[in-house]
Amino acid sequence: MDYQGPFQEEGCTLTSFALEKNKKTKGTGEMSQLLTSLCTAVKVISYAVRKAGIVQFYGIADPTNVTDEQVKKLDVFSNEVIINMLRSSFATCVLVSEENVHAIIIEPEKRGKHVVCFDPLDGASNVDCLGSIGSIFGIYRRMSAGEPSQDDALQPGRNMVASGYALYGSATVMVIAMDCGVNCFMLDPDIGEFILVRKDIQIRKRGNIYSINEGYTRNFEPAVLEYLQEKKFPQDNTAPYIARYVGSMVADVHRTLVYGGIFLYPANEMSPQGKLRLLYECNPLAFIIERAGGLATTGKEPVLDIVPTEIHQKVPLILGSPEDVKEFLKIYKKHAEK
Ligand code: FDP
Repeated sequence: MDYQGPFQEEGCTLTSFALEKNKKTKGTGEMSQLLTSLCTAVKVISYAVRKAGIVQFYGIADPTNVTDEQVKKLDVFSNEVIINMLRSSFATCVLVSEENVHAIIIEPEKRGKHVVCFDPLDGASNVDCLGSIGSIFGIYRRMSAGEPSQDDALQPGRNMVASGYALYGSATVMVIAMDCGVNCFMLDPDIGEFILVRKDIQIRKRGNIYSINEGYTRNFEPAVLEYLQEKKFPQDNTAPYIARYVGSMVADVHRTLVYGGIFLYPANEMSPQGKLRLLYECNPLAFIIERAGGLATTGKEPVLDIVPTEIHQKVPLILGSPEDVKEFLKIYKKHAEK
């Protein structure tokens, strides 16, 4: 394999990319430390995911997590790895994890200025069948002075300084959004480095894929039903959209970013706020999609504008190519005005 290409460019690994950004923005280096620590955590989790079947790491761990979903052994492990790596990055002060009821406040001697909200292993239902799964994170600067607390994490998503996800699929990638845009790094297993493979990703203006769990059809709102009907039987006689749903948010959103289209986890009669968590699922992915030129909404407002009231709050989520989301919003608004 020829490495001439990528290694002749500056910022071609995730680590060198983070250092370059720090230099350009005249930063303190904390963000580079933080990203490097997350990158190490992702490598460890990626290794564990690939070994899990062999070392019998599949299955359910003892407790149930704060969301009452079954907690898999890999979830517990991933959570511990990310917490330990972030704690020892000296770049964080408050951590919010899907797996912990309360925020974790970092001890004073290890504190930095960042708040990180993360889902250590998203898509748990796909673990035992070798489906794609992921880790998601959103990074904020702490806004308050004094002793850090859980409230430091209750910031609108628009305040994020960076967000990203790792996808453990046929390859492991990390997609990271910052002010400079959205970049994708692929883990080269031979050298253990994340290599920059796609720069400044822009989502397509319109796609031809819709992604939703249609098993809930009978509980969907009329606006969602009308939108889906339009995708299957377009009134202008264009080709119908194709359906794809992995059931692992990182995988579904990554496909939407790469191919275009729309991903929906809307409210339904059974769960009026949907299922997905604002702080560590919706916001980080909405930030990436918006930075790539797409849109992310609850139907009523942009996801990134929501001021959170509690750390595990849920919101409906519709995101993707701008023209697809706008089309959904038009139908949604029409029904809201009825
Ligand atoms: P999972 O329950 O497998 O962890 O929020 C978690 C999540 O997966 C998302 O990754 C995924 O998009 C969604 O739930 C799938 O939920 P449904 O099974 O209700 O479609």
